[in-house]
Amino acid sequence: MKILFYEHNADTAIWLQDLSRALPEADIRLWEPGDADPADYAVVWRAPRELFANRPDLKAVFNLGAGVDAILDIERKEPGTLPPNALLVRLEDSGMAQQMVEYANYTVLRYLRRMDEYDALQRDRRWEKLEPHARGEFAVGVLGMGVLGARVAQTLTTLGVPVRGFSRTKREIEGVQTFAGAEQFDAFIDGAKMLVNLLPHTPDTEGILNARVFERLARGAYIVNLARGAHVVDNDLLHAMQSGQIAAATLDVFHQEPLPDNHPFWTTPRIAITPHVAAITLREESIEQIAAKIRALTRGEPISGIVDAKRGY
Ligand code: NDP
Ligand code: OXD
Repeated sequence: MKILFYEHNADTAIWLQDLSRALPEADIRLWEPGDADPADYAVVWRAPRELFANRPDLKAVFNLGAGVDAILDIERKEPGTLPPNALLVRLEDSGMAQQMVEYANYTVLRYLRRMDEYDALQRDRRWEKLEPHARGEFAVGVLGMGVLGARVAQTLTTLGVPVRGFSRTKREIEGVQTFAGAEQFDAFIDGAKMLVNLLPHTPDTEGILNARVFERLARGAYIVNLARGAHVVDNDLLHAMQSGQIAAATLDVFHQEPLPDNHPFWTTPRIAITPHVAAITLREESIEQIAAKIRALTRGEPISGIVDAKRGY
């Protein structure tokens, strides 16, 4: 069995060593431009189109992340580039849900308890007590009730705030008021005090965090984007913050990454930035999951986590 590996930012030697340990029967190689030799599987993150083109031999492509937008974007721009019969498989949790839970809980508590405002007051040596937010009115809407969003929504209920969840198809999660489909979107956002975005980036979800949505939230609402930069219309967010309709935002993902030096987000008061680290891909957990799926495929057994390219996630 031959496996290609490509992850531009990773410590490749360690990944190759651990993959080989998990799949000793496999011949695993780092893909480099010009490599068109046959392979059965590819394990990749943000690989260039050349890796996929003219590879009818590939049986499955394993994405080293939950979001497959970068791979599907290649196919969207140049239909027929992805191997026609290869399964596209995303990571399912593999340690990312716990990280998302931590990040989301931290931001909810930070804004619910107005800690970001106390940080600013301390910088000015000001001893000032702020009116607490009413917990019952601090409705948090989680966009996306998938592997990550559902876990996040579930744990947020323990904070005692009203939690809403939005997905394409109806989900039942104890303690979470769930909404499904475009027709219920306005009911989901109306009056929410905070939005946590965990949607995949697809043509349907691009720009979903825009002026119209910000306007329908409670005055002084909070935005937390943990999914993809393309979900946010940057100028709409900046305008909504200038007007006070949005009080603050925490952003982990951006249209262009790294976020360019001259982007206004860097210097907008009350925008907090992290460099796409809300949930990082954990090597051991990911390799364990991928190796188990490769073995299942070789035995002819079904696997979970297969992407529906038409749906986009
Ligand atoms: P899943 O595919 O498991 O879940 C996606 C959810 O979004 C599902 O509930 C789905 O609905 C819903 N959804 C999709 N399209 C729509 C739509 N048009 N309208 C309403 N709901 C929709 O994904 P994960 O939870 O595993 O990951 C979510 C995203 O998080 C990834 O795609 C990635 O972009 C991002 N991510 C970011 C990371 C970071 O470090 N910042 C790390 C990991 C992931 P339904 O349930 O009906 O299918
Ligand atoms: C992912 C990511 O999609 O890390 O897994 O962004």
